[in-house]
Amino acid sequence: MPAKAVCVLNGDISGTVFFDQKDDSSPVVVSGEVKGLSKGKHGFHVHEFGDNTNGCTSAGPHFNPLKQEHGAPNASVRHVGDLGNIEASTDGGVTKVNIQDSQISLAGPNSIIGRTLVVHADPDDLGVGGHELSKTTGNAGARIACGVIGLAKSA
Ligand SMILES: [Cu+2]
Ligand SMILES: [Zn+2]
Repeated sequence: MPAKAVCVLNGDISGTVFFDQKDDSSPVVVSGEVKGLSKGKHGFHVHEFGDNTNGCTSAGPHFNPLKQEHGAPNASVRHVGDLGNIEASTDGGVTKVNIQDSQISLAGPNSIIGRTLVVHADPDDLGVGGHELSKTTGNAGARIACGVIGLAKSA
């Protein structure tokens, strides 16, 4: 069954991100646009909870059902929610999101439906920055925008 989800990002910046999956075992295609980022890389993760009662803070830690350390999207050791970085080429413009990921899913134990997508102020060091936070958050700094990932009307 194909599945489709969507997240509207709100905060210091804005954006809309779509998630498409052909079937349960296919990679999820993450696409969309984020507006207003400062130039450079920004951590981009799925956090555990779809709770924004106290802003993006209530989303909790990175979605990590397998109890791993933080890592790069292409690393074998990573949180399921670790989607790496999105990179703005200029200050304040439109950044296209174009990611394919095989760990997140729209169904089953790795489902990201009802969780929160977060964009950070700083680059995610992908677990290798040597900072005390590298292995938990990638030291990506403040949560500048977030939104709950919900089911979208399919096609
Ligand atoms: Cu994050
Ligand atoms: Zn992580």
